[in-house]
Amino acid sequence: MSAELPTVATLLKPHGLIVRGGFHPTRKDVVPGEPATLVLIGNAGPHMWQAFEAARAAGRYADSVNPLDDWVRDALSAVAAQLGAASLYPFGGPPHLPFQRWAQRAEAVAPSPLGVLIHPDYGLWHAYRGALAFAERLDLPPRDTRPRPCDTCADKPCLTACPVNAFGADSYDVPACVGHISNPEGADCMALGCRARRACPVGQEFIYEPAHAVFHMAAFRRAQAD
Ligand code: B12
Repeated sequence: MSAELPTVATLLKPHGLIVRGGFHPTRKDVVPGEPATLVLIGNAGPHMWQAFEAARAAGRYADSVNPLDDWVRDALSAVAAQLGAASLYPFGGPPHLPFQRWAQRAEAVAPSPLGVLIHPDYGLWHAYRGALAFAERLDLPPRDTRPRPCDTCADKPCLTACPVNAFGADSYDVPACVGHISNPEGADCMALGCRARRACPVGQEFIYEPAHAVFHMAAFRRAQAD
């Protein structure tokens, strides 16, 4: 079965996942399998978290080391099979697939001063969970060309909100960040999500709910402690 983006979106909906744009890759994009079309899949808003929580409440993924990754792989590989596409994932590396580079080809996102990509609506509160690779060339809407919100953000509160100044001009001091969130002073980053990320005025209504934020922050801290 071939597909149009609305069909992909409909199949993703029960999983709370959304289409994050698509593009026609060239060799330079280094997409495995050299597909004619790559459609990025991700989350923004509460729906993915709710679907994942429902699966866990039903007793699934209780023994998973990376339950969200396992849930995503199950959901997306089923959608890919329905569409005759291959599925690719941002996790499982190294080597890591260049999802952030692909995302910039697919939709109006650009690096924020924090490193994570900023979206004109979702701000810093969105992520990429996978991609569908199609051998055939799908019709795609024109890429959204809205500008990077940071270019007109005079104050850049994201750069002054981190209590340990983990974010520099072109760097992210991971040990400083992990040190902070491993101590009581970092309790609010752990409970509500990174304070620098929350300081961004764009997409405040998309800030992850506390349980979702805790899940990612705990996974991040755990991974860095390994
Ligand atoms: C390794 C990795 C990390 C490492 C190092 C990040 C780094 N300095 O590059 C660590 C563990 C530190 C990290 C942390 C986080 N990460 Co991370 N990470 C990745 C991963 C798995 C691979 C990145 C990579 O090396 N790609 C390979 C190169 C070749 O790809 P690329 O697209 O060309 O590279 C781009 C990035 O390196 C980026 N970049 C450069 N500097 C920084 C700094 C930061 C902080 C980030 C996030 C990216 C980044 O610029 C490049 C060009 O666009 C990606 C998933 C993926 N496959 O892309 C997620 C990813 C980049 N991470 C993501 C996120 C959200 C985070 C966290 C905010 C999540 C969290 N709370 O746990 C934290 C940041 C901590 C905080 N303060 O909250 C998201 C970003 C989504 C977005 N909106 O852009 C991604 C895409 C995963 C996803 N599922 O969507 N991450």
